[in-house]
Amino acid sequence: NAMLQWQRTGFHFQPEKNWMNDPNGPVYYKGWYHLFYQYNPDGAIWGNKIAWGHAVSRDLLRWRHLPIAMFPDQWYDINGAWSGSATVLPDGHIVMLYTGSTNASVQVQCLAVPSDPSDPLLTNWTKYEGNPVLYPPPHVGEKDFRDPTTAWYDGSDGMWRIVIGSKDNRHAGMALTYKTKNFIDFELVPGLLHRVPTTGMWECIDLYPVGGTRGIDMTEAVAVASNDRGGELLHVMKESSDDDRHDYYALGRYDSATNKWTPLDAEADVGIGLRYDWGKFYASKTFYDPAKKRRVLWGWVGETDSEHADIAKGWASLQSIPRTVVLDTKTGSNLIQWPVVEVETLRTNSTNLGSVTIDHDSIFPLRLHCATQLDIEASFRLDPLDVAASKEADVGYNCSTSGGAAGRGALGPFGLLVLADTRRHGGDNEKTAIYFYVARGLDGVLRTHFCHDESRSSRANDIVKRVVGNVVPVLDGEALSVRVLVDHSIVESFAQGGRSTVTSRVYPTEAIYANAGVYLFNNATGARVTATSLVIHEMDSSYNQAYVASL
Ligand code: DQQ
Repeated sequence: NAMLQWQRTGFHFQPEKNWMNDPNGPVYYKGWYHLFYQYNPDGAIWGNKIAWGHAVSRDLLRWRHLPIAMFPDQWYDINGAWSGSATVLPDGHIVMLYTGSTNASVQVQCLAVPSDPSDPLLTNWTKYEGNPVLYPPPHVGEKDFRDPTTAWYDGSDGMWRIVIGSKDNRHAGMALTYKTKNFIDFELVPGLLHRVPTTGMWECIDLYPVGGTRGIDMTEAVAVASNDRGGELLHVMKESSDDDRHDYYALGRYDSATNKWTPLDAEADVGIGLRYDWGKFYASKTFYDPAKKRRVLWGWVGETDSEHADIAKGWASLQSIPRTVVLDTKTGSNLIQWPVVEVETLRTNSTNLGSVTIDHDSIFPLRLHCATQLDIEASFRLDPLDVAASKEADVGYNCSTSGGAAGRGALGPFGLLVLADTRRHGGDNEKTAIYFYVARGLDGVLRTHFCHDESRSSRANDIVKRVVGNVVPVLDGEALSVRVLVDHSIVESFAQGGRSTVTSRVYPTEAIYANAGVYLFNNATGARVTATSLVIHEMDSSYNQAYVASL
């Protein structure tokens, strides 16, 4: 039906139909960005026949769908061709490592290469005849050994290294390193690269260097580790926690000689500290883009409606907007994620709303032609006199449990309502709130929470609706800022320049088409808020038939 069709996105990646999950093997090859993904060719739910879907793009936004790259058609992957990563060899050739779930559901690692390296589209893939190339080691469960990373080259012994995620028999998540010369014979590197108690199975591990303003390839980082530039580099380790389905990362240092990755802050270790995104975002993966010298992150954004609804739609899941990832040099303690610059080429009608002051307890409608595909840039300042007057401590605020956008505090919540029904205000009309809440601690210091409130995003009742978010660092003198991508059934926010991100899936039933609007709101009891700058771009669709045909 039309409403279900409306939920398809305008500029987020999704297959034409059926189920998708993890992004796989993202890579740049001969002028094309390749995205592979976990795909069920038989329907809109996950199943034991997962294949590798495949699409290519010149700009990470406008995609051409290609035939399935790999089917689960061998004894060693017959229960699923699961997640994996691409490695670009020095001669430009590509090797792909992925996890096969065997006929006995054992997780093994498999090798595949392009059948025709001269084909820039890499349409056909050949699985190595000697697969699998790697079985679970003796001390590891045979169903706890999956998702090989991109390999990097280590000049000290002339071998490539990869990392594979697992857990031990005490429910600690762990990362195993292997080395290989030829991607066929692998050797376990002694010791564990890393292990964190209580975090469970680590899926889709990622390990990559950050530092400076551009992206860095892992091989390059290992090569310079011993010289001056190496000292400035940090290594991000990310794992996707099967226990709670969130992507956790930490900043640390990788020492190839000892095969150890060590977090900068043990209190915020992998799996217990920072998340890439506080909403719906999982099984992500980065790749180094040599064309623009940047590191780009993709994440699987699943559905939060029911399986029944997905079957009715005939499709399930999106990929996040590809995000550039760099170290936040201002805080030194987190990453910055930002939509790739190409997203700005989709901006059409731009409305600069200048500066708008919203009194406490009020709502302000923003007039737009069409509010279903947007890129919003907003900065807010609280009235300094109001902030000074709010002396009382406001402790224990938590996005998820403190009443969401309808709650009241001295200095929040305030922000934006998107996909909000323009025909009726108040009460239970459909809307998704994106908001800040500033709370004064017992120490007198202000802490800023950034949250999404999904609780009124849909009148449908088969949907998981939550309030999600966390504290975001705000440095002296900084305004509170957010960039929001709205695209039918996804709302993706980047707060404080990308220090914190929140992604929501939303399923409005009434706030659709011309009834979808945007509002500013201020629910603080004691503060006026000024949107010091507010620019809203309407966004073109990236699925432009004529353009795709010209590719
Ligand atoms: N999805 C794949 C696995 C991976 C999981 C199977 C993460 O390889 O661990 O579809 O979502």
